[in-house]
Amino acid sequence: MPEFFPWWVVVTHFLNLFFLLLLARSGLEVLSAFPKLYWHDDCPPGREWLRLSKKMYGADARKPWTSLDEEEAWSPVVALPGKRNLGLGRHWHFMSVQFWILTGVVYLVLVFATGYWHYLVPTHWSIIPDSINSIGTYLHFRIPAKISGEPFEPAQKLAYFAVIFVLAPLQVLTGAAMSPSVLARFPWYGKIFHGKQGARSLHFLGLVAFGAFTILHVFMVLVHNVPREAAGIVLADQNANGAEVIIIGCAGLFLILIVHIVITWFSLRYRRRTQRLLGVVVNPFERIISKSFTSRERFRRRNISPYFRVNGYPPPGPDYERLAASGFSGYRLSIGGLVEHPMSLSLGELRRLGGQSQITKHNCIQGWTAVAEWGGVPLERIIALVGPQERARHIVFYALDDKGLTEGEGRYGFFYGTIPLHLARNPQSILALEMNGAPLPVEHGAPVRVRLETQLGFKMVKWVCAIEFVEDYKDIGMGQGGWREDQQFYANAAGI
Ligand SMILES: Nc1nc2c(c(=O)[nH]1)N[C@H]1C(S)=C(S)[C@@H](COP(=O)(O)O)O[C@H]1N2
Ligand SMILES: [Mo]
Repeated sequence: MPEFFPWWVVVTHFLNLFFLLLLARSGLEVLSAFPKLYWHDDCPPGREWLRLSKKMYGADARKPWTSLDEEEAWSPVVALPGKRNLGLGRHWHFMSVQFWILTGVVYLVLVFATGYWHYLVPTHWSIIPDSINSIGTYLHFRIPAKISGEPFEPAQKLAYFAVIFVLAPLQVLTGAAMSPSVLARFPWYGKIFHGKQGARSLHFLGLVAFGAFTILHVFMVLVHNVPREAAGIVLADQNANGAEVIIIGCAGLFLILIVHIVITWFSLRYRRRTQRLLGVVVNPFERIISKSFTSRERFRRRNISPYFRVNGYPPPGPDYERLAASGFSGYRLSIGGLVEHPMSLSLGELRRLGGQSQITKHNCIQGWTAVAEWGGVPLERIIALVGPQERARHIVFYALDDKGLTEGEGRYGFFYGTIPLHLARNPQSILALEMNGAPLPVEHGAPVRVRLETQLGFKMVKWVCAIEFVEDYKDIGMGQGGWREDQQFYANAAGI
């Protein structure tokens, strides 16, 4: 039998605590961007089962609102980094999760290689009545006996088993079930968790379960036998000197606290640098997913959501109003840049290019979803028509909405977005002219918007007026590859 507290348990236990806290705080930042939980992917306003916000918006609100208005600013004490920084929160989350999973894999390999699993994995159903007995003993303010020859009593063993072999894998699986690329490529996978909103709700309940476990776990260690158990998990030696255990244990916790304070401060103070630094670890991972998964969504008409949120206010001002009033008869889409045949197309010419329609689920980066039917011209066809030059790598979509006028808050400039050429070649990448069988409504991007079904919503530029093929997007806007990337520090790759 292996020893009770080998050094590798001490190390992985500490790393687990470290990364779990990062995951919890950055996860709360992500939640703050859409602090509502649903069980259904239609996300009807007002029908959430949990709302962590006082703001209320109805489907029939008289005053127009967009989903960004639903965001909450949470304190940096609970969220990483707090203060409405969804892009950076996601970066922290996806950076931490890679190291958390790595820690978990190393731990599991050692657990099975050393035989330690005997202490954690129940091999007989008697663990259940035995655990109930243990809990009864606790309720009589006594400490239940350990399983003979093992370090834990039955309820403890069962709890550790559930956390390591059920809760942790479930968090990873529900996390993956929120990626638009995964959902678009494997629609059946999302269904296991009752869709993206089911996965979101379960992922949140998983966080609550981790929190409850942590509190109980610390309490139990205190109740059991502080010096011995603490000595084991801090110094891998149950007979270690008590003062030493307290000093080193507190130093470990203090280190975690300091790291959290420093990275929170840094993230809020140097947002662009944080976006870039974390991007080094996160972006390659996102790019691989965006590159290898193509959409295979095919929802039914009856799946179409009765209510589809709007994100981004329509272009203000008389020019767009006049255009809309004329049924966009004066509209022209100019396509240029690094192409053999630059051109400018009217709405009628675009329609004549031929259509494709698809019923798909929209995934806003904030967390809401909705299903709609989109009809329009495959981007592939546009590419074939204009003939990109050898050097062209990205496509830029310029929009008509000046965000300085529609949202303000210190942000400025016309909305735009870029995508790598390969994304435009995906089968469900289209320039949509229709939504649910009718011309695009103004608020959803009339007369032309982008649809890319493996990506988050912010990549799908609405009110498109021009398309440019470029080698690099560094010289456009602030150089991050899109208006939200520039101004809200979102990642340019949006497959997760
Ligand atoms: N021009 C423009 N396009 C935009 C936006 C915007 O603000 N302006 N918001 C994006 C975001 S974040 C999302 S989620 C989707 C929302 O599309 P919808 O309003 O049709 O639901 O549009 C995207 N395209
Ligand atoms: Mo979004």
